[in-house]
Amino acid sequence: MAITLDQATIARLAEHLENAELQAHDVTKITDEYPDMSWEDAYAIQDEIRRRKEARGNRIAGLKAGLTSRAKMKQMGVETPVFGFVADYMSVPDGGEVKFDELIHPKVEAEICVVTKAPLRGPGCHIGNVMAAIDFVLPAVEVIDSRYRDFKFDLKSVIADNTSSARFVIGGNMRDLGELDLPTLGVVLEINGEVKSMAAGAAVLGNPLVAIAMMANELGKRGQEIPAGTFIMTGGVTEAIPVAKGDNVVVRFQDLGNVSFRFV
Ligand code: OOG
Ligand code: MG
Repeated sequence: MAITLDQATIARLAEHLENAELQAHDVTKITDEYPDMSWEDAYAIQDEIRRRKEARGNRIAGLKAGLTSRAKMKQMGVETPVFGFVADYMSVPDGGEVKFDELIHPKVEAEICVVTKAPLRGPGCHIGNVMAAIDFVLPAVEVIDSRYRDFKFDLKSVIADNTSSARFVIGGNMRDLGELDLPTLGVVLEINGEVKSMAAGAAVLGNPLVAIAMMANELGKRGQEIPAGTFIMTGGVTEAIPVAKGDNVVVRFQDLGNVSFRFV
């Protein structure tokens, strides 16, 4: 497959989806209108959203893998991971506030993250290459907010919508990879003091670093690489939990500390 949509259509769909994000209103799935669009079309629309943000002066703060855990694939009814980015204005400090009214129907998910110290380039990137390229590991909570009505989508629609990126909160402590056992690293997500979900790192493809190798290989297909110094989110370890205005979120990561914030 290749890009099948013309540049004007890609630009129009990117504007449509980015406006929905920035104005916090939902839209119908773009595959309803373009049922035959390809994976390459979907990533081209996401790349155009990225270009729009950068042209406006926003910086890209990191890359993310999504739909990487069985729980998330089951929740959304899909089988394949997807890749997207987060921008600087999406970053919320640990202990801070997320403005609920700037979002449509947000959900939260706990993610094991890394910062790289060397570039990663596919094809053929494997977990060993990823291990060698990691500077340190750190925890984050992602706030996802699909722009699609009722949070229902297919893979191509969600890729075009930058994999539902909305906000992210980095907290806890940075640790060396060698001090951690990522597959058995436990995560407990609480909302208003109540435990809502629990998982271990192995929920993400057996080891969250596998998601990074897949990301490098996917970017490699489009002639791109993961640069040194990139913050990477490896995908929610549990299903995503819907939240309401006023909710307090605390996620406890074994060996990595806590991340907390609230919706106001
Ligand atoms: C797509 C984004 C998924 C994750 O960590 O799985 C994602 C979605 O579920 O809306 O960020
Ligand atoms: Mg995520």
